[in-house]
Amino acid sequence: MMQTELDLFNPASPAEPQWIGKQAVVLPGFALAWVETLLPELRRIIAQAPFRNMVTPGGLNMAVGLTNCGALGWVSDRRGYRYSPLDPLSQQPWPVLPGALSELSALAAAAAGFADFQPDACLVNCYKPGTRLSLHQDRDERDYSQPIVSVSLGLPAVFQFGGHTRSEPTQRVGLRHGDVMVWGGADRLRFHGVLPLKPGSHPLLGSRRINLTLRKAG
Ligand code: MD3
Ligand code: FE
Repeated sequence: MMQTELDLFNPASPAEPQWIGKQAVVLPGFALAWVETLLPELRRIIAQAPFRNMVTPGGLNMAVGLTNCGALGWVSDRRGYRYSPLDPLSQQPWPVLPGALSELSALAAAAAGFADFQPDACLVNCYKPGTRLSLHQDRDERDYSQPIVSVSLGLPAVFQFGGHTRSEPTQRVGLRHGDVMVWGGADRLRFHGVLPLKPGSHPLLGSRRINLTLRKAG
């Protein structure tokens, strides 16, 4: 059997990087070797700062469950979006960013051409079947020259990425357990979203998808 065929049938086998923009790349399976280390850390984070449904400034409940780890965490409420050093639920600092997660993200960023990525914030998103994330831009970080690295865990999802205006056409890319995506430079402010999650069960994460996005926010 050819290598390409093997990759298609074996989800545990990392494949070639897939460039979806000039400075946007999917690294299939890049995080698979780290999952065993990451899952206990994820459990610790969620125990300390549980997923919650934040409210948008417009008063809508976000369907995606959110929490954070790191020195800064992204929060949303009626007053707006911002990065905060404290979890508004506990009024305590966010859980510590796992060393393995910052190492993994620096390696992935380097593979995409971004040297010396040092994240200070990790937004953790939890999707249940039916949950989607509508098209948006990530604009709350201080320095747009810094990339964003995302790690997908659990159920697969279809990621949607568009242009620099909401009305531009979008492309779709499948994201599976262990895939890592890096966005920076010219692609950093593209509109993007996630289509409604299909029902299913993942052997390690159950009926959900968890996505970690590592950022240099401050
Ligand atoms: C492209 N999360 O947390 S990760 C988000 O799968 C977010 O949960 C999605 O969009 C998720 O803000 C997508 C990939 C990603 C993250 C940030 C980006 C793509 C990006 C920022 C700019 C452009
Ligand atoms: Fe985003």
